[in-house]
Amino acid sequence: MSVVTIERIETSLIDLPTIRPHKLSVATMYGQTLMLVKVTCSDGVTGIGEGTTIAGMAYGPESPEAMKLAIDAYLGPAMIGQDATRIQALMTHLGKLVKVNHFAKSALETALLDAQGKRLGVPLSELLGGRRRDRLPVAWTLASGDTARDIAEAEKMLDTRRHRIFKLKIGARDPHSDIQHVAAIKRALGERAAVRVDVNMAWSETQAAWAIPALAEAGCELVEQPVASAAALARLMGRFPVALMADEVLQGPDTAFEIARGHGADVFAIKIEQSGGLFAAQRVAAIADAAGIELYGGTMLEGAVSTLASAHLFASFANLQWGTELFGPLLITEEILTKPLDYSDFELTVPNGPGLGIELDEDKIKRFTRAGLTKVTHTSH
Ligand code: MUC
Ligand code: MG
Repeated sequence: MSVVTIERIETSLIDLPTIRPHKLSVATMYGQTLMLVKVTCSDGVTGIGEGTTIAGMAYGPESPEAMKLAIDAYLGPAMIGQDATRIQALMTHLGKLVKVNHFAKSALETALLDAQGKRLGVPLSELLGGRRRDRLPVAWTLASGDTARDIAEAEKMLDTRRHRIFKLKIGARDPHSDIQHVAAIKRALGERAAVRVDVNMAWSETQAAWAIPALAEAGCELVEQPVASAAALARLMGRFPVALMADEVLQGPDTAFEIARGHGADVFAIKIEQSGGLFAAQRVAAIADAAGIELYGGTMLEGAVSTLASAHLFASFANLQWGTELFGPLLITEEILTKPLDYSDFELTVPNGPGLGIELDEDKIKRFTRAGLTKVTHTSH
């Protein structure tokens, strides 16, 4: 059998509005930019991948523009002519040529896995060892910045049976107001819904030490990344009747190992992009399992492509005690797939088709593509 090689890599930026302003402690988002990459192989098979972050460079070290540039200038040219089916070997090779750039690498690995799944006629989850579940619980983030509006939004989600786990974004206001906000929402929803918070690193250790018991008292069950440093998070562990989750400090297997070694979190929010790709995220999950740390399937508020890549991976995890927050496509006004994803009965269905199991609506993608920036890297014939 002749080797299947990578022939063409196309990158573009897609700018999409959000359904409402999304307020985090680090920024307010009014839209989301997807960096889409399409890989075409010598057997005619194509794969798609996505790199997405939150609010430009306010959240993470890579912007959509930087991901695109890393692929256009460095990663893409190094992939042309390489074996498209030896994905782990190719990612190791790229890791030696380009340091970090986790989000760009995750997008490329997703595209290669999508293509390989299509080539073999199997869903992406089967390339990751096989799925253990076909549906994933999905949390919704309440982040309008207004308590009454958040309660109305949560009630709508409960009525339509879309979500019954709510993550509240706090940390932008003073902690006293935040605690009142969380308590009011939990009071309104009662036992009908679970309430969790994400502080996105906004608090000092002393603020966290008095605010977390008040959150627990208000009925909050999980506090995500209350402080910036991994050491401070570890010092807060075991002191409160509520689980502490690591997000921003978790930047792939090396950091996962260090946090696990220092008993630094009850739960890991695993994100494929922050981990450096699906295989790296799989290793983060293995470290968590070995250390007795529980798992949550996180999001970078990605569009359908990276959300589905995450879904295929999370479906294969041995443990997923806290469910997922794979709601990114629902925060965007536009449907970019020919067939929308199935969010129903509080869960997302993992598609069964080959690869990611989705098809982009090319007209829609074209309409929202940032002009003049699409770049093609290809084999010179
Ligand atoms: C984060 O910090 O976890 C996930 C949900 C959301 O609203 O923001 C993201 C990022
Ligand atoms: Mg978070």
